[in-house]
Amino acid sequence: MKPVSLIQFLIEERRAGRINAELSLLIEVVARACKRIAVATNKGALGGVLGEAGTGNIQGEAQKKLDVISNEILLEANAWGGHLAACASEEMEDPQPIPDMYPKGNHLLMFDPLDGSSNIDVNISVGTIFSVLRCPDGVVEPRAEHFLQPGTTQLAAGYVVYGPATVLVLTFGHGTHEFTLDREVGSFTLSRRDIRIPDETAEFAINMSNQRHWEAPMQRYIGELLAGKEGPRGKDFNMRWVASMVADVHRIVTRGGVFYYPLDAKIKDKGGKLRIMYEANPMAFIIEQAGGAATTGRQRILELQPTGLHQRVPVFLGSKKEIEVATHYHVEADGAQG
Ligand code: FDP
Repeated sequence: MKPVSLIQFLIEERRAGRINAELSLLIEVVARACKRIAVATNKGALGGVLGEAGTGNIQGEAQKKLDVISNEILLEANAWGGHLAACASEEMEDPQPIPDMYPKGNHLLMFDPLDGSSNIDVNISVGTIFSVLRCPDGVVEPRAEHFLQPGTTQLAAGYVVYGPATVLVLTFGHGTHEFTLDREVGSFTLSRRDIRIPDETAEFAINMSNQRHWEAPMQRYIGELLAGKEGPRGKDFNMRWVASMVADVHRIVTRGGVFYYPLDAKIKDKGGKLRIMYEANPMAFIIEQAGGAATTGRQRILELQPTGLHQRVPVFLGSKKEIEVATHYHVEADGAQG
């Protein structure tokens, strides 16, 4: 079969009436920016891009040089095309307006420019996550409140993994599709159309070092997975934890599995670890479009009404039947309590 480039795929989506020209351009621009991030990431120590930037982001986390570089690449690429009303990033407290000298579009773009930062310096996969919303009608200077739309309203979501291969996974709400970067040609090429995540799995991802801080239903659920064949689940489970959300999610998108970043006593006050607008929502959209499920342990992620640009939530996502079991344990425990 003849390879299908990302551009060709976008043109076909436009012809099918699933996206408009502005959204198509937006995705092209983001993909181009991610190619530049891939180049910077691949250079490693030789590019002088490793290590701390010596600054902190809005979440109080130390920024790596590549966090800052990736953020700048995405901002710069998206400033002048006329497809955006504003963008927001993990690395900036407030949304970034489009400079006055450029035309404005009708879309809002949110991104985590370099997810999994703690893995950059040790040469383990990192990635970019993004989500696209429509700018509310009549809003000319979008502020944070205009981004606070539930995940169900996303027009597009995607991530790029900078791993042994650079891979883009994308959804417009009509299935989840994967493109692999052909480095010699310099273009993303469709590698999997309409990805399906198996409903059942025997592989889970969680940071086990937080176990003693988890809530009771999570302790119960993971305890049962660990008990294996002899336990109530009657089968052995395997565990993986890359600690880059993009890489852990990409494994699930490739062979199934489940990913958990639950609430625990250490992060309870913050509401969770992962950010709803540019981590949980786009990943939940991608996973649901591939036939999986995504909840907070209590509620469908995509239905949450966000209250802050950098709001955090617990994240349970992946193979549907397994997510249902974990979610059921939480809902049941809440019910028993009162
Ligand atoms: P990081 O802080 O390194 O950017 O976005 C948060 C995140 O990574 C996810 O990519 C990853 O899944 C998780 O945090 C890792 O958390 P732990 O440090 O608890 O392992």
